[in-house]
Amino acid sequence: KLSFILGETQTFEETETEATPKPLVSIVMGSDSDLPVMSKAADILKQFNVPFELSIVSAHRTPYRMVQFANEAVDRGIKVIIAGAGGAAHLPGMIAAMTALPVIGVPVKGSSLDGVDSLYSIVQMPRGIPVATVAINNSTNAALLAIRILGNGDNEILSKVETQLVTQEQEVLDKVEKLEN
Ligand code: RP5
Repeated sequence: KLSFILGETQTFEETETEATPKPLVSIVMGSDSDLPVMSKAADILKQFNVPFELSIVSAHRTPYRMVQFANEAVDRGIKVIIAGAGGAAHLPGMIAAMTALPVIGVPVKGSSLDGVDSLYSIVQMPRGIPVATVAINNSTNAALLAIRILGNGDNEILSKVETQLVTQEQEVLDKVEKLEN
């Protein structure tokens, strides 16, 4: 059975109880070394109160786990997958090849090549297998995009996104005010 971590301490098994909502977004990454980048996506989902799971699924080191994950995601109720990987970053594309769910790819910057290797690996998908690719290390935008996708069928989520835009704009305007006065 696949095991996932929800937030800090809960396991995937626990998410199946009535008390805890089932995850709608799945955050997966190729290695625990991706966690400092990918945990920012988790922070955003927590902020928006969107149930999610988070785990390591490696296209190269755990290929059978990746296949199982992609094949079971729809039946487990997942609506959007965020997949982060660095280097020869095949994880998002391989998952997108095996599921009809939207996949958002996060190119993770590794120790060499400045993350351009990851970006090219994820963004250059062949026609027919889409991966929505965000900027290098920008898992924040991956989470915000996942939330917008969910917001398509959920007015409560949509209004939270609208609030986020207004708040963000106000923060910049406050800085302008401070700078100019
Ligand atoms: C990729 O290889 C992972 O996504 C990670 O970004 C990179 C390096 O992995 P580690 O060697 O740090 O485990 O599969």
